[in-house]
Formats: sequence, C-alpha cells, structure tokens
Amino acid sequence: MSRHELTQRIKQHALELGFDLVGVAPAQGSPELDFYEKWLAAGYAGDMHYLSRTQERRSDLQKVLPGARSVVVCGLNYDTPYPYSTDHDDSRRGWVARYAWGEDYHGVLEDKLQRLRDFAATLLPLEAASKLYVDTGPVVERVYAKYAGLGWFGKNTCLLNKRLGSWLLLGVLVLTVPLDIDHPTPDHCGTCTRCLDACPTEAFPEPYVLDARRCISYLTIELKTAIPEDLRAPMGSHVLGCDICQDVCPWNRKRHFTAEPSLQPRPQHMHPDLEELARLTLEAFRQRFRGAALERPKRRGLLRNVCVAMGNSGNRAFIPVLEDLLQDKEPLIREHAAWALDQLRDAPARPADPAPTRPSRT
Ligand code: B12
Ligand code: SF4
Ligand code: SF4
Repeated sequence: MSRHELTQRIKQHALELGFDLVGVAPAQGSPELDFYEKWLAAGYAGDMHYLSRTQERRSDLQKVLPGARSVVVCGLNYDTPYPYSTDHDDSRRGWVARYAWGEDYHGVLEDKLQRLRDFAATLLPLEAASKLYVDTGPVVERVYAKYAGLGWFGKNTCLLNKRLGSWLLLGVLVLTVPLDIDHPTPDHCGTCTRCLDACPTEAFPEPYVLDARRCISYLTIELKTAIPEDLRAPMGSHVLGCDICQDVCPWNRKRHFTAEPSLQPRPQHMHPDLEELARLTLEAFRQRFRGAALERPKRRGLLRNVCVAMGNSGNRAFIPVLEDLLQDKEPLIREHAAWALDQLRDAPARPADPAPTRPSRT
C-alpha cells in the first residue's frame, strides 16, 4: 500500500471512530518544543513536577519511541449546548469547567485511539511500533496538533481550529512508519487580546505564555496545598478548572455541539450546589464522582475550592455550613473555611438568591 493510501485510510478510520479532526505531524523538533524548557526554567509549572521530570522525553520524541516518524493527532470536540461561564450568575452554585461535565475524557479518547491503533496494525508492517497518549504521556500534544494542521496556538495557549474553535480534546498516536505530513495552520489571533484581558488572575505574563501557578485550572485541580490568598478572590465561583479565556474568544462564538454520548453533561457535574458539595462525606464524594474529572482533586481539594467559592459568593446563607467545616478533619479545609467566613462576615447583606434551578440550555 502506498504511503498516501495508508495515511488516508488511517485518517478516514479516525473520523469513523468519532474524532472531529485528524492530521499528521512529523516526529521531529520545533521552535515551540524549545520553548518548553524556558517555560519550566521560569518556574511557570509550579508544583507540576512531572513536567520537569519528563522534560528530556518531551523535547525529543525519539526518546519516547525510538524510530518514531509520524504523529497522528486526533481532536474531539466537547462543546455542548449550555451557556458559558461568563453568563453564570447564581451565588449558590459553583462552576465546573466544560471538559469535566461528562465522563472523564482520558478513557474516552484512549479507547478510540486504541481502536485506531488496532486498525492501523492491520495495515502496517509487523515490525512497526506505536505509542498512544492522551494528556498523561511525555508528549507536548498541542505542538504536534499545530504541525498536524489541527489549529494554531491562541494567545491563551489553547489550540484553536478555525471551524470548531478551541473546545477540543487531543490524543496522539506515535508511529515508526512514515505518513504524509500535514501543514501547520497560520495564527488567526490577529490584534485580539480578549483572553489576556479577561483572565481574572492575570495568568498570562505575555501572549502565548501561561504562568500555570496563577491559572484557576492549576489552583483548583493540580495544587494540593493551600491556595495563595491573593488569588482566592479572583477565583470567583470556580470549583474545578476554568473556561473564561475560551468563553470570551471570538472563535468560540459559533457553536458546534458534540454528539459523543460519553461527553454529554451530567447535571450534577456542571454547576453543583455549593452547600451540597460542602456536606459530602468521603464515601459520598467517592460515589458521586467515581470515573469523573471531579474525582481528581480528591475530597480535600474540592472542598478547599468550595470554601473559596462560598467566600466569594457574598451569600451569607453559607455561614452555618462553613462553621461546620471548621470542624472538618482536614486542616486544609478548616483553614479555607475560616478564610471564607471572614469574607462573608465582612460582606454586606444581600437579597435572597433565587431558588436553585436545573442548568438551562442555550
Ligand atoms: C500541564 C497542562 C495544563 C496546565 C498548564 C497549561 C499550559 N498552558 O501549559 C494547567 C493545569 C494550567 C492546564 C489547564 C488547562 N488545560 Co491542560 N494540559 C496540560 C498538559 C498535560 C501539558 C501542557 C504543557 O506541556 N504545558 C507546557 C507549556 C510550555 O506548553 P503550552 O502552554 O502549551 O506552551 C506552548 C506555547 O506557549 C508555545 N508557543 C506557541 N507559540 C508561541 C509564541 C510565543 C511568542 C511564545 C513565547 C510561545 C509560543 O510553546 C509552548 C509549547 O512548548 C496538556 C497535555 C499534554 N500532554 O500536552 C494538557 C492540555 C494542554 N490541557 C488541555 C485543557 C483542555 C486544559 C484546560 C482548558 C482545562 C480547563 N478548562 O480548566 C485549561 C486551559 C488553560 C490554558 N489557558 O492553557 C488540553 C488542551 C486542548 C486545547 N484545545 O488546547 C490538553 C492538550 C489536554 C488534552 N489531551 O486534550 N493544563
Ligand atoms: S483558564 Fe481561567 S485562570 Fe487559567 S488562564 Fe484561562 S482565564 Fe486565566
Ligand atoms: S481571545 Fe483573541 S487572542 Fe485570545 S485566543 Fe481567541 S482570538 Fe486569540
């Protein structure tokens, strides 16, 4: 089979498996990969030590898979017909980032990529080797996505596709076989700076560069210790991840909704009732979030975030539950509950908020 035909059949199969985008990048270095080391050296990775431990491999795909020639990059749209966080205004509820509303995406993409790998194996020579990764492997996925023609790096560092915007999850299949290579997409950000201006924690020291230590996504998911006090107020109602720098992006104005069943939102994941979360025991937490992205920060991390969201809500109805959390067995939760109480006791009384409603569709 010719290289061209092989490439076409693999791409066609990726689309049949439900991926929205697929392209092929060369398994070689690039200026963006060189930037990775500078980013680490600046300290922007914070406590994500796994990023520096795997730096050598991330900078050179040959160290991940000797003989690697091509990287098949697949993108899955995860947008669903529900409003953006910038339209969320209910002081009783927290905000969970859009990617975390359905099943944990790692399993969803890994399953599809495994099936793509099985299919490719039927076409490839026996000695061909491959590796697949979704997020957790030593591969800087967005760089290969760019060179596979899936999109460009937005100034918010997210990969943006002209047709689908940035609500995309990525997975890669690295192969020792040469395939037809795609062309990188040019930058379409132009003079726009909406994402940089909208970030509530000022996490962009410059366009295309994120200081993860200030990003709400890092603070609510990756950080295991106390949230720095100066960043608590700007976190608003976020309890897991953040979508703001994507919500404001003009390329996300035109919406495309995923048909993938496993990514359809579960109402209890989207904008959860803060008091309900604050009252979760360890057992109830495990039952409610098993297999979902919300499991990741564990109960102690999630309740830490919930305390911050309550402290920012201006809603004094949370005072009794926060007082209960002062007795929690986790010191991290107790400290954040005390901070939240200080915020609410100082807050002016406000009219009662509307009764909680089920999230509405756009
Ligand atoms: C660590 C990590 C994080 C960290 C750090 C994010 C970051 N920007 O680096 C935190 C926890 C903050 C995070 C947050 C999010 N993440 Co994340 N994350 C990752 C992970 C595991 C590694 C990313 C990485 O290598 N960062 C290192 C830095 C150096 O890379 P970078 O920011 O992409 O920087 C590149 C550009 O700056 C670039 N560059 C390009 N042009 C230019 C121009 C100039 C002038 C300069 C200076 C640099 C530059 O060079 C760098 C590459 O070396 C990847 C999965 C993977 N294995 O790749 C997912 C991944 C990037 N995350 C993803 C998602 C969905 C998110 C969130 C949207 C989740 C959420 N809603 O909360 C947010 C988005 C926040 C944001 N604005 O980036 C998706 C991104 C999909 C997409 N469309 O881009 C990925 C690819 C996971 C996946 N498999 O789908 N994430
Ligand atoms: S995800 Fe939120 S906190 Fe992080 S850079 Fe974007 S707007 Fe800022
Ligand atoms: S908001 Fe503007 S600058 Fe930011 S990623 Fe979107 S188009 Fe680019």
